[in-house]
Amino acid sequence: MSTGPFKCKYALICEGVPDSFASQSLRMREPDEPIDIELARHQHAEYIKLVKSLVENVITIPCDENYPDCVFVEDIAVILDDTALICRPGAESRRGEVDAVREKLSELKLHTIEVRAPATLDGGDVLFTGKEIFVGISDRTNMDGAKAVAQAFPDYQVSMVKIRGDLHLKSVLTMVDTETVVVVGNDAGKAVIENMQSNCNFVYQKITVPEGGACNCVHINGSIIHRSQSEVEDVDKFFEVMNKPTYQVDNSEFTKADGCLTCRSVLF
Ligand code: CIR
Repeated sequence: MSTGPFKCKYALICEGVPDSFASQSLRMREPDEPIDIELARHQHAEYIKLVKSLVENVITIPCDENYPDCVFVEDIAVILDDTALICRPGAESRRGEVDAVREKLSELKLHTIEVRAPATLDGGDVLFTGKEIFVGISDRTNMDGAKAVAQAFPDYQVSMVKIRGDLHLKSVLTMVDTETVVVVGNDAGKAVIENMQSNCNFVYQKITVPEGGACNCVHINGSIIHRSQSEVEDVDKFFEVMNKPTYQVDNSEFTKADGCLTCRSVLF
């Protein structure tokens, strides 16, 4: 069906942002400013509009007040080729999010596999490079979760990368095409990329960005979506070398709850 974000026919997105997101979404630390829920809704609506212009089929799941973090669908399913791996999120408050995603995916002809206890897996910890898979071992994803990824996608080499101090692997780095990784230039980023490079089966080019916000971008059918210039200074200059269409998106309200750009969709 697809090879993930590099050539995708579908995007799975939460249709909106629940009121509960403002005060009950999980976060590693309280933000300096409270979440502005209307601004979050506006930012998400803009994101959906952009994704709709880049992907043939956008599938939405309902926005559910019982799940303050339900907008972060990336954590709930990993879909590659014709297989959907339904995650078991590391945070207990997010486990119920899988029902809506599972139900929606059942309408498509996918081979569906479930992550079972004691494994935990957040999709934000799964990086598909186009050639191999890396799984972040984090506070949310354990070794059994990584093994579940390896079992679900036997055609790809799966390597583990230890994550310290950040929520997910993709909080630190993402791919902007199958050859190029964008990584944050802080200590955490250096540790992760070194660890990753020592397990790589392929050689990747590296773009280093000074700020965490810029390293999480969405590669989508040959285009790159990255954080906006108004939120991350000079962000566009890092992507000039890629010579691909780029789009800027605001993410300030989701960043307050540790959410990145990739986390608001599953592309397949
Ligand atoms: C959480 O802590 O689970 C949410 N507040 C943020 C999840 C972000 N997910 C992602 O970047 N893949």
